[in-house]
Amino acid sequence: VKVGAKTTEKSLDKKPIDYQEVYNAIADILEDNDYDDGSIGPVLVRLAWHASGTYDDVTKTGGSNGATMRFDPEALHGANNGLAIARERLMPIKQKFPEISYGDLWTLAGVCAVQELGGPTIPWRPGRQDALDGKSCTPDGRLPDATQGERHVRDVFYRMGFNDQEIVALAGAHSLGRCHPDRSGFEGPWQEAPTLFTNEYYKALRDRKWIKKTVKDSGASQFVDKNNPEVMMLPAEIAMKNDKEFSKHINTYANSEEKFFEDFSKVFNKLLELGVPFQGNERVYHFKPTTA
Ligand code: ZEM
Repeated sequence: VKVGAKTTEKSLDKKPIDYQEVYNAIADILEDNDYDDGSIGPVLVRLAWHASGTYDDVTKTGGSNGATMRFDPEALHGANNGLAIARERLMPIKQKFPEISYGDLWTLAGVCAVQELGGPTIPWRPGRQDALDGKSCTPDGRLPDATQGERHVRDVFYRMGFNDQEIVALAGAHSLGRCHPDRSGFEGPWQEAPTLFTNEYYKALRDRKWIKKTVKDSGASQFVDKNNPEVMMLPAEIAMKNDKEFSKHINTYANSEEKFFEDFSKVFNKLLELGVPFQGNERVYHFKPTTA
């Protein structure tokens, strides 16, 4: 009887998801020599960020729970231009692990990309549940507008519940990836190694001479390095550099990659967990990099 009962239990119970296996499967698809700088990692980090950064700490709406970016109108928000690519690239992983929610998949992919591209270990836990339709889509305008200044950056990130130090630590994700004229109107990476997670972003922002330039195709105004006009900064970032409080933290992270990694790990974890209804008994994963 005991043996029979056990068999029944086994065949009825869903196999629990091994999230390290999911991590490994995502790590496997990051490299693509035909895409941008050879990795889809950066756009996966942007997907995790845009899924999470819609959070409003006052109304407790938005965030990665629900994965509402799958639905219109959120999928069509200008800030999310280009992220359909990231969502599509993750579909084979979703098919391989159908039990994972989209919110968990997207945030785990962001963690995986940061770690695999040389960044710190980011604690991560499951618990996001998928919305069934677009009813809980957030209104447009919750993500930062790169054409604006430090006041706007504070408004947006304070609304999520971050302070100045945390805002600067999060912005270091621009160590990865690049701007695409057909997505945002801006063009170029923030420094010369856009597939390596380092503190070079802060050194570049602090130490280089940034001159204003108009992007030919879009007419957007951005800043480029006087000595290497291939690399860029957004107007919002130059405004942050010129802000006394923000520049203090930029200086800290330019001086210490170790401090940046430590703080980024905490704040990226916090971002990805905004508004998620955890039960409290979820296992916290510290994923093992596949490159180690
Ligand atoms: Zn970004 N970001 N971001 N960001 N971002 C872009 C690209 C990437 C801002 C912003 O306007 C833009 C954070 C904060 C802020 C990434 C991660 C994170 C692009 C270019 C713009 C315009 C999009 C394009 O054209 O493809 C502004 C104003 C921010 C706050 C002040 C935070 C926080 C992030 C994560 C923690 C990443 C990884 C990219 C690169 C994407 C890619 O496809 O290469």
